[in-house]
Amino acid sequence: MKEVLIVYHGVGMAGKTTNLDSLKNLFQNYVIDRFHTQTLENRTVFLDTLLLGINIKNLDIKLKVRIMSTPGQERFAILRPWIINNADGFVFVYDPTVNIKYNVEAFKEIYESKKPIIVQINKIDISPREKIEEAKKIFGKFPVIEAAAKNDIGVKETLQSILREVLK
Ligand SMILES: Nc1nc2c(ncn2[C@@H]2O[C@H](COP(=O)(O)OP(=O)(O)OP(=O)(O)O)[C@@H](O)[C@H]2O)c(=O)[nH]1
Ligand SMILES: [Mg+2]
Repeated sequence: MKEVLIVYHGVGMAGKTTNLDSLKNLFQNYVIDRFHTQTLENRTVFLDTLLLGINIKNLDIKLKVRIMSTPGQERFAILRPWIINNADGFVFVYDPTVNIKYNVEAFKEIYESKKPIIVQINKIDISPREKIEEAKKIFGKFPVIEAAAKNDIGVKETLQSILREVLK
């Protein structure tokens, strides 16, 4: 069975794990495995992964979708290269509540991989509109999706978009 690896990357606390938790609920009938190691404050330490088994109708394709997030904290940055190097595609989780420069720094870690990237502007429920527009301008050359992962908004669309790009 074909397996693809989708990596959710972004600054610490951008909402990467929240996306995976939301996907686990939204696709609950397709979950093969969910594993997350975290600190007492729910920060991702080593591994944050969700494995889905999906049937793509019309194409008669059975697909395993392995989803991982990269640990956002700098002290775990050493763990990121393996995950990034093996990705088939990325969701860059943009956090409009922190300075653009931190988001851009994180983005640079995946930009050179030449794999498809979808930019998800998360936390739209608490972000001022101008911060969202600012991000859209900067990442205008990528597909951008607005989301509030905490409320399951834009989460499914994000995964569908990156899968569409990866399977092209
Ligand atoms: N208001 C709001 N809060 C959110 C949203 N998504 C995530 N959060 C909150 O942001 C915090 C961090 O979310 P996580 O999903 O743990 O972030 P992360 O990117 O996995 O963080 P690291 O594992 O440390 O890299 C949590 O308190 C979430 O509830 C959102 O769409 N809106
Ligand atoms: Mg996390």
